[in-house]
Amino acid sequence: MTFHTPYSTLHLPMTPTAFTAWLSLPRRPTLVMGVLNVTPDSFSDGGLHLDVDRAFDHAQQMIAGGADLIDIGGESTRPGAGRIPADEQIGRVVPVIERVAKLGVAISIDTTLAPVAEAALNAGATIVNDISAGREDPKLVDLVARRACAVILMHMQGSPATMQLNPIYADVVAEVRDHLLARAGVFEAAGVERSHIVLDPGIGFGKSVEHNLLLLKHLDTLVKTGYPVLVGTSRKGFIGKVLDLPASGDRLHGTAATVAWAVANGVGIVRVHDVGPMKQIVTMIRSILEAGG
Ligand code: HH2
Repeated sequence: MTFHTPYSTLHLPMTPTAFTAWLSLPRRPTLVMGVLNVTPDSFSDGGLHLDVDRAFDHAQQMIAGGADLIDIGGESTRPGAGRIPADEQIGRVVPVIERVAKLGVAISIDTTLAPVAEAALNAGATIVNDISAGREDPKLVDLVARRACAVILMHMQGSPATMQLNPIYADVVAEVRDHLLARAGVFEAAGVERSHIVLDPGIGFGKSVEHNLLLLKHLDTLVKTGYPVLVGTSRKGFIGKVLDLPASGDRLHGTAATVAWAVANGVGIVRVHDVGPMKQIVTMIRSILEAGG
């Protein structure tokens, strides 16, 4: 019988090659993606890692805490956020990616813009995380095909500037699934391998509290598509609303509940800020799921 023992052994992050192999597994053990926002204004960690040394230190801490992957972004997408031009995003993320890539960890670039994604891939990222699923900058679709890299396609109703004003769905679970399958179809038609695509319901992106809870309740609908699924609930507003916790830093336990739920429901990747505690939860639930062989 195998037990995961991350606390008695040095944690090794996932290399880009290991991540590609993971994508093709029939049963994919859940991975922990650590969030590294190189921004002044992200909703929970804005301004903390703008300096390259501090960003690098934080990446190292997340890897020591059990991060398998690191997601690096240079633009906040919190509700109401303005857009950051490509050259400014590149200036923020490229020096950080160059240093973090030397640690051997697979890195995703959190951007909707093809020039930013391309600069990040050249700097050592190997995954593109696009919250607009290729709608904001259609050139990103061709870039992903040309570079044969993995891509995370997220559902969002509207844009960060307006998405929380009045989100409306007739059937949020079916609409999110159908939208993501359509976007995956666009990428596949452009030549992206099916096995390189990860789907994400976009928790908090153009959704009410009830919409977010329904998407989590019915995660199996997305998992059943066969694509790996990523879920990003970490410290988000709906947890604050349910638990009456206005400060994002107080939402650790609420986040933990959603991460445990996501792992138990077959999600492939959880995107989190509090890597150490969430790794413990992922490891416990994985151990339960894998007990008995
Ligand atoms: N959430 C955020 C940003 N990027 N990408 C994916 N694929 N899924 C998500 O749920 C997701 C994401 C928002 O969180 P954060 O990066 O912490 O905040 P901000 O956008 O303010 O930088």
